[in-house]
Amino acid sequence: MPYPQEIGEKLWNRRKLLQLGLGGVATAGIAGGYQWFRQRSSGQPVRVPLVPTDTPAYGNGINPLKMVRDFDYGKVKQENGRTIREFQIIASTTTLQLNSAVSYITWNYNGRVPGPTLRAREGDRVRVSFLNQGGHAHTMHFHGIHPTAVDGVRPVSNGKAFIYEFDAVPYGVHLYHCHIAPVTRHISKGLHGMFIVDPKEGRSPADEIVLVMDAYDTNDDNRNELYAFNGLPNYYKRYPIPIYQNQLVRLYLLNVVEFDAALTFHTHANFFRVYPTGMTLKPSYETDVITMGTAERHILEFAYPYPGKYMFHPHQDAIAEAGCMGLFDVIPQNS
Ligand SMILES: [Cu+2]
Repeated sequence: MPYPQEIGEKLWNRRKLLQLGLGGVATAGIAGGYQWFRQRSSGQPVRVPLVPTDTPAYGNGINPLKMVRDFDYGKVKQENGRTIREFQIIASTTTLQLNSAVSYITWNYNGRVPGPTLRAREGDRVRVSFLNQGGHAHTMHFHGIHPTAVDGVRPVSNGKAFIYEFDAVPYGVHLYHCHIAPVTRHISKGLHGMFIVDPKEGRSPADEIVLVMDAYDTNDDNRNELYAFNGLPNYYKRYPIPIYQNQLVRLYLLNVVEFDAALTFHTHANFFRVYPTGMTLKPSYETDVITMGTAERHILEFAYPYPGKYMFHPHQDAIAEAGCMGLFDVIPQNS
């Protein structure tokens, strides 16, 4: 196998052309619909209803309510009997309107903060075509098990590209982020995203959602001024995440907040089962508040027995009040 090399944009574009038709099998739609699962015992398809969500994007066309159920499965193909998932990622620089007063220059993957939630099955081959148009050197460093050549610490210059290719192991909920120094700056400016590796046997049917806790140091004082779930402060406070009453929700939760040693996460009026780093098929324990260091991530499962609106937020209330605050809107199943 040739040693991976930085490649020019032209070659990247040629590969991209070859890969058009991209899209994968994203199952959740913004206009409602269903998420599909295969029953682990019987192999039967099972559908999980999704509440229609049609709310405005703000910021720079960013819509966290869409992001919450948006999974990028890549372009799937078979090579020598193996499943390959090809992903296209472009690093860029865009301005995000964080609230009515603050607009902020983000460094990001595919124009969004967090970057796309990349998803593969355990043992698949992952091939990420990364093009850097961000104006600075950037990389993609994945958490997982892979050789040094694709560890994402070698800078990819502006205007250049790189192919990261590795096996999707181990299963769990992981992350990727830029690894150019100062890494703190590159991550907190927006170069981070979630990487989910599903176990071979799959998981039980559930309404699957993604929350990434991120934060912004808007005045470069190495402290965070604004915090968010999925990139925009207070978005889910204004536009609660709709979920159905008694529906099992599987939350993929990641903390990528820099400058603070750890964040907590708390759900109101409910408890959740914890699958640490998503690396177990059975929950380890149940609680209603969990502490997560930077880059720590877990799967949390819960269902709400009563309809209504319920807060979720770090129990460090200053952080919640600085934007890391959201609501679930629990809707009766028969409505
Ligand atoms: Cu970077």
